[in-house]
Amino acid sequence: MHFFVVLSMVVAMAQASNAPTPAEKNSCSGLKDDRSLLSSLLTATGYSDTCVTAALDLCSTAKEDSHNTSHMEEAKEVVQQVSVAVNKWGCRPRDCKDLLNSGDSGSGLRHIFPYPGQPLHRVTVFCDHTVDGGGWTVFQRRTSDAVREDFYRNWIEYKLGFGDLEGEFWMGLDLLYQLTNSNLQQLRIDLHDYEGEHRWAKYGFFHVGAPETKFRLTVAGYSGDAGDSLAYHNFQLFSTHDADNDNFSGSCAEGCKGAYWYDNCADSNLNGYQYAGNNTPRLQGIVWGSWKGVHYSLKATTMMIRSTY
Ligand SMILES: [Ca+2]
Repeated sequence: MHFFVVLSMVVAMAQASNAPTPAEKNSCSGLKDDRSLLSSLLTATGYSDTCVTAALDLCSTAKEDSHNTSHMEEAKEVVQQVSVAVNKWGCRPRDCKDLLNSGDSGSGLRHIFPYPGQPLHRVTVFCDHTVDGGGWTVFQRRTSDAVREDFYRNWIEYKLGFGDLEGEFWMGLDLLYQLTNSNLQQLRIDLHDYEGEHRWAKYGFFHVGAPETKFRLTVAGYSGDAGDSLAYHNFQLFSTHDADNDNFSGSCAEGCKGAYWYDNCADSNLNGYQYAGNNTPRLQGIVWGSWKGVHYSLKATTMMIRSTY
């Protein structure tokens, strides 16, 4: 359907233009002056900006013998070439790893298509290609920015996500489930303290269960230098202050001022309150127990996933 729409527009453009001069007789002659329009059409139908640009660049350099072709035939060939080029450049990336593989190594906001069978269902994520080979889709970030995001949120907010993708945010458990359920994923966690130190933890396997399982956590294959403070949380359900799915008689989310895969209750608490450094009430800060203990709240964190293949 996309290309029918595009084809119609290209035909309309061709019909509206004058007869091509010899200099215009290449496969993309109809696009030369209408590149921005075609680009807008393609991106509007769901293709990523980067891939459309790459495809049009490729198309603009292509040559063909079109001396005797009609506008309609020329338009068809243009659309076919754009189609091939667009698909060649992987314009339906499932995640940031696909984007990296297709040549987009720029970190920042990108569109991905994580829902199989729903080619128009795109979502915006933050890609990080600066760490450990790149290809990471970020799903949580805490910073020490002056204006802090409130992470003491309820179930619906943790399910749907909140915050600023370029600042502090939580992606949302629904999308995190979709991403980890459709492909094997690695997890990487980067931690920064107030003394300028940085540690990391990586897991070769990371999965978040379906909503019916209360987004149960499964992790395995730890490596890193921060210590493994997720092992304690393995196989636990997600809890928020209004949804107590933990194994404690009270509410861990309330007691730890956060939302997490609490057991009875925590060895890490990366969605905790943004206390600064030492003297944090036990487990209530942004905690990674195996590095800084349960009375230290970290300055910054990043949690991100990458497809294993
Ligand atoms: Ca409880």
